[in-house]
Amino acid sequence: MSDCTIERIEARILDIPTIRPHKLSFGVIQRQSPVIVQVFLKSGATGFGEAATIGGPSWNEESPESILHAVEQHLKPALEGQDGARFEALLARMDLACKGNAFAKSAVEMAVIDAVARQHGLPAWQLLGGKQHERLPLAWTLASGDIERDLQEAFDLLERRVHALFKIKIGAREPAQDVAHVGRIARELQGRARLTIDVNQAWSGAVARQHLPTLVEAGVSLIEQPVARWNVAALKALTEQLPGGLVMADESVCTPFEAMALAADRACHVFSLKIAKHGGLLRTREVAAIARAADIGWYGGTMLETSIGSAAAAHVFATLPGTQHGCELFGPQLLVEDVVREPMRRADGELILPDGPGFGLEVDPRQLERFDRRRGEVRPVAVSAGNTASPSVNA
Ligand code: MUC
Ligand code: MG
Repeated sequence: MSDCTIERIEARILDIPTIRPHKLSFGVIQRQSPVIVQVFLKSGATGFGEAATIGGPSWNEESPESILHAVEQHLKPALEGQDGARFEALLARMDLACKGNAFAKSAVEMAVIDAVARQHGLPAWQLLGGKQHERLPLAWTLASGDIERDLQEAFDLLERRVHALFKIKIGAREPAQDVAHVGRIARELQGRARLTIDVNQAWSGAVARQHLPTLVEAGVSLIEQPVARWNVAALKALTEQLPGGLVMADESVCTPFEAMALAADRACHVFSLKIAKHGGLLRTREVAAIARAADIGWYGGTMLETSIGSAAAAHVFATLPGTQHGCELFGPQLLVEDVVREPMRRADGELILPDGPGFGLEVDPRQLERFDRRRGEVRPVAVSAGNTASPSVNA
């Protein structure tokens, strides 16, 4: 038996409020409910993984409850007693035990990789092909729903040199209102920041064709998932037609097979990569390889994870070649408190890769207990040493 034999897998849901409402095309987020998985190896080493959804099952099919169920009922029995160091074999076992459920599988795989890397005293990037980046441009998302507050956040973060890349969430209101909203932010930030938008599937092809050129003219450089996940024909048409703007697939690109189809169809310029939707760190590397082979760029997306999932994402993004457009691993700063002792560092508009064993951060078990759903009602959380009611903390 190898030292890396998986002895036990545990999972729990946390409920952590956000520092402000986060408004997307399909709803308003006021708390995140990440599923935290802990893997214990026979050697005594342990590792953490995470899968976060946005708005329960509103972003896609999985929810915190379905993830917990899949982990406890199907993935845990498939992996306990197996050699944790055989990552691909573990993925195959999970696929045999359970179809789909990419988020659940990603949380388990993440915890296994963290544990095995810690067992060997190595940073996870060393098990994933080696790092090519120490830092990545780091976006903040303006989504308070109040333009004055969005601008105040942006000015503050620019002033403090924490972010110079902003993503604006649109799609909840009339398209003309969204165009005015983005136009005002673009004018106010002109020359000081790069702007992207995320429509989260809200527009039809016709609405997107009508309004996106105005947004590109206003200064938006990256356009994320303007049309429904299934509407690849419209995505492709926009990719061909939009001068000067790059079209990015998010909800449309989950499995490597979807990535292959989009690449073959030349249906977008950029993939938003997310560990959870691709089904883990290894599958994310597969999607990135398809992007590279098809001359498609990549962007490091988030599902608003705590520092556990965000650091894991940073490790895999750090290994990726190809054209990158930065990342948005700002989840920890949107939450009132974190679950690690020290978050990842940010400086000069960039995220700095944490370089200790595993994903390089130390989880605080008291915080896991404190936010554990099993403790009962979600209580209002006092602002303390972690984040404050401003996104500028932990800078
Ligand atoms: C998405 O669709 O990109 C991630 C960050 C954010 O603000 O929303 C999400 C989901
Ligand atoms: Mg998106």
